[in-house]
Amino acid sequence: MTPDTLATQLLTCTRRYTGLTPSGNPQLGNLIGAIRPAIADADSTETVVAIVDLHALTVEHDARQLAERTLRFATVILAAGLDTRQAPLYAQSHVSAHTGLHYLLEAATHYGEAHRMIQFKEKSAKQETVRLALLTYPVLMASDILLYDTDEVPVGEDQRQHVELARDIAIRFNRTYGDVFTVPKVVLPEVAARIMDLTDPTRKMGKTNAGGAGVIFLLDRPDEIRKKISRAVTDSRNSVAYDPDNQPGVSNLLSIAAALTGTDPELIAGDFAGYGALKSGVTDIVVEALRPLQVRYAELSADPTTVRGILADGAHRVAERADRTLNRARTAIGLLPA
Ligand code: AQP
Repeated sequence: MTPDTLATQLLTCTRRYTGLTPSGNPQLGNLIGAIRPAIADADSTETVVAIVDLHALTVEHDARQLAERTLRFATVILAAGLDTRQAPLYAQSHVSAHTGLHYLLEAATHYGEAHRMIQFKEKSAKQETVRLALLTYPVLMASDILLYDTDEVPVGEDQRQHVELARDIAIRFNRTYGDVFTVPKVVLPEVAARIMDLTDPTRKMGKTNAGGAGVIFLLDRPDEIRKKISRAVTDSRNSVAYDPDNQPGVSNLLSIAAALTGTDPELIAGDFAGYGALKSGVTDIVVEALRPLQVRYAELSADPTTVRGILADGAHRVAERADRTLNRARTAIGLLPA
């Protein structure tokens, strides 16, 4: 490719932003909803990937573990195959423009909008004391997205509402202060946009789900995965069909298998004679899908200095664009230039 065609491609490229919160250990939903789409499209889009460590401060957290978790998430994303020559990977707290823009966007967000967020309602109900950051972090997420002139945000279904808020804030800010932000749109995976907890298929699989028995963590050993899937809740019909309303547990297993093999959950339902065969087949698919990631993770985690170097390089590469956007917003909102 000549420098000219490369430049043209970069100018016309769709910009994508992906963020992952190091609030626990990475789980299968993170891989299917966010990590895989980022990797799959990194060569045809201008993709930026962040470990959004400030988001991990929104609920009670263990300060002794946060840095290590941030590094672990970065290592998992690299192990999953992100090519950081194409897509910079960095820690959100290393790029100060994120918090700089956050405050300006708070001034363009209504209290009721933040208060309406489903995740705020769900997570605040589980806390003894609710941190103000839990209410305002979707605005920080809007800042993450808007700093990079993002066109598309690949996420799982659970994050759709937050991306829509980012979109609303961008539109309102542009209308009030002038054209500063690109208005982003949400991109959901075609299959398995919402992987459910194996022990309770009415709630989503999440890294901090109590007990973790229904969560497949990306670094789980094969025997742990087998045990979790063998105990997955199904139903008494013993008919393998994709029917999320009436057979949520079975449909969830089919979605996982379909997402990992690039097929359709309705089509593969016929491959399994009964629930035993379904569970054993899905186990094999998950174990095989995670094997290369786990092998690569073992290699990379032996060299944390290199991973930290990749994060530092990523922060350096994205900071200039982030500062440019922040300065545009500062000027538009009427602040005296420094
Ligand atoms: N169950 C899921 N199905 C599909 N996508 C999912 N994602 C998370 N769970 C599922 C997607 O993973 C990306 C990163 O999410 P996050 O780290 O910002 O936090 P989250 O959405 O709150 O994910 P968790 O794992 O459930 O964390 P906790 O337990 O801390 O709340 C997002 O794109 C998300 O959609």
